[in-house]
Amino acid sequence: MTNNGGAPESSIALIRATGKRLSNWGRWGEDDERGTLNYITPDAIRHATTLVKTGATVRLGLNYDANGPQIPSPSGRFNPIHVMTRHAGDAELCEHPAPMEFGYADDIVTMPLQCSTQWDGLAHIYYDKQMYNGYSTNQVLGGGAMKNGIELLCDGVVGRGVLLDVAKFKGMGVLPSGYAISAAELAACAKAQNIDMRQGDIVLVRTGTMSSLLKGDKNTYMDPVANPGLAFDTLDWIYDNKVAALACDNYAVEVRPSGVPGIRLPFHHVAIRDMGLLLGEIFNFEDIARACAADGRYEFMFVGSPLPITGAVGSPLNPLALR
Ligand code: UVW
Repeated sequence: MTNNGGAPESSIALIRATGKRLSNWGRWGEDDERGTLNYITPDAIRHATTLVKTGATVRLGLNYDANGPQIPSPSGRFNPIHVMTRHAGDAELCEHPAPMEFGYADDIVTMPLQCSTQWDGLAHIYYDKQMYNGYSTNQVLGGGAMKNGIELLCDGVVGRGVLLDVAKFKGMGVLPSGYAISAAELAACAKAQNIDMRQGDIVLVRTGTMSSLLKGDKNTYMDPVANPGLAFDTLDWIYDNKVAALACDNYAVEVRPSGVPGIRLPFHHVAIRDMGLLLGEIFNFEDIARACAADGRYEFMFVGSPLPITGAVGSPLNPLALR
């Protein structure tokens, strides 16, 4: 018997029915582990290269350091800890200094892979004992993900990026806490920005809430009960438009509260587990939003592959827009 954890039957039924309706299991074969990245064809990548007009590059992620977004929370996530294992002081202590005072520095970083700008991989979310493409949750154990590992996606997250600057479209600068972006707003925003959606797009949605983090207000940015983001029913729009990957400038892509009583991450359930959609979180769209507004071009080449960490369920990255 499934443990509903206190969630109403209607919420559980909604997740299961939506997941079934929008499922991509089997679409790319019974053994597929790449999900919607399969929508990115060589033609789609060739087209993306034609969008590089000026050669300008714009960063879409944060630095990884102790000033990251994490605050104490039950998630157990913390900001990166960077430690030098070798530095100039060690060279000075060396009994036999090298010619020309040659030296080297080495370092280590310890960080949850989900603590800052990240891709959520296809082994990150499961329910009813299955993850994307029907693989059993027994395939994600202490040794890491034996199916749907993030390393399998490392050559695939390149293509046309489109910024849907919903905050600007709504004339708000920053969407209010708890604002649920609807599918109609995504479509209207794309239209207003002269974007015709194409199969294989990497869609970037700006809520503007990153500005609070950049000002140092982590509590607002990481608020687990009131955060702007995508409404659950935008999943149909994402599915219908054959989106390859989706990233947001908030901390969980989806709106908080979730709009589905009793379920904390309903969008994650269906997007990752049923659709096989890579979700990007804690991206920084402030610079790209200014660049796009300046010349009216909201499409560009996106380059942002995860790190090939074998068996990982997510990954930090340094995403770029090439314009
Ligand atoms: C969870 O909180 C489970 O995941 P994410 O970081 O994807 O929001």
